[in-house]
Amino acid sequence: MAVSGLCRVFVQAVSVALLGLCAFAGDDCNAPVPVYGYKIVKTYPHDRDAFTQGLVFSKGFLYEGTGRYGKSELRKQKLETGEIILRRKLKHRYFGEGITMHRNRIIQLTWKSHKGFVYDSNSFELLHTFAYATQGWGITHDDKRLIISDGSSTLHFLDPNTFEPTGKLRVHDNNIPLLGLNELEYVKGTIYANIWGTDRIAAISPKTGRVCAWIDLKGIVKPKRYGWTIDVLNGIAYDSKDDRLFITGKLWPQIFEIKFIPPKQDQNHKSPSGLNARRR
Ligand SMILES: [Ca+2]
Repeated sequence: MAVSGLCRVFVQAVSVALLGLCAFAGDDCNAPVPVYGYKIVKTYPHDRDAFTQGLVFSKGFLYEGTGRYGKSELRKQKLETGEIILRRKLKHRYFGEGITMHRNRIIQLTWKSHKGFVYDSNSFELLHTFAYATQGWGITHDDKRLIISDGSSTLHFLDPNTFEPTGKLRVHDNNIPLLGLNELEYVKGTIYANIWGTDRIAAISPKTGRVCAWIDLKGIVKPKRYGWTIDVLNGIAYDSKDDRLFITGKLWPQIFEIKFIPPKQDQNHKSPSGLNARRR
């Protein structure tokens, strides 16, 4: 077998789909937190004007919530081409944030308006709105609870039908509060969170709030390649049917399908904890 073939086999052998890292790691608070690398499986086009705040994959389509005043939208698009096949603009006074699809509804947060929108997932018809107390950053769900981030180290749980708060989860990395929790994706018992202003995704136990693994995406996008300014890593979506994970960032030109690469045994963990959740 050629060397390239051997390398390919090796990479395939050690790469893992990123599922359930917390379930795999257990909740041993004394265990070192592993830092996973990544392997790019495939790239897809992404609208360079999309200030990504929410990303969801469902039934063959990518759904995206974008931000900024006057430019915030909800979109349904084809993954392979980036073609937008359905879009709904928010009024200029709303800064769109995270989205999640709960059964046949899409729920979209706004940054500082304390107002969420609930749409029919097929038509994007606005069904109703709801209020919440915190800022709105990311949102996902575990079917029974909506899970919301607000840029702090706390995740908030809401009832998916009444939108009433049902609890909180304080997220910590080696007992240090993890600030800047941003876009979210719940995958097989683990909450994955972009950490604002970093190249890392945290894998969080929904039971304890402990970070049980990091995924370091440093170098996945190379800003100097592009003729415009890109913003931070933000956006995680999971295709449960084909077990694919997609990530992107604000104003990034590409969406990356990735797999995790387990850390070497002697790799030391350097935590990004302590970052201040500055205003975006
Ligand atoms: Ca997401």
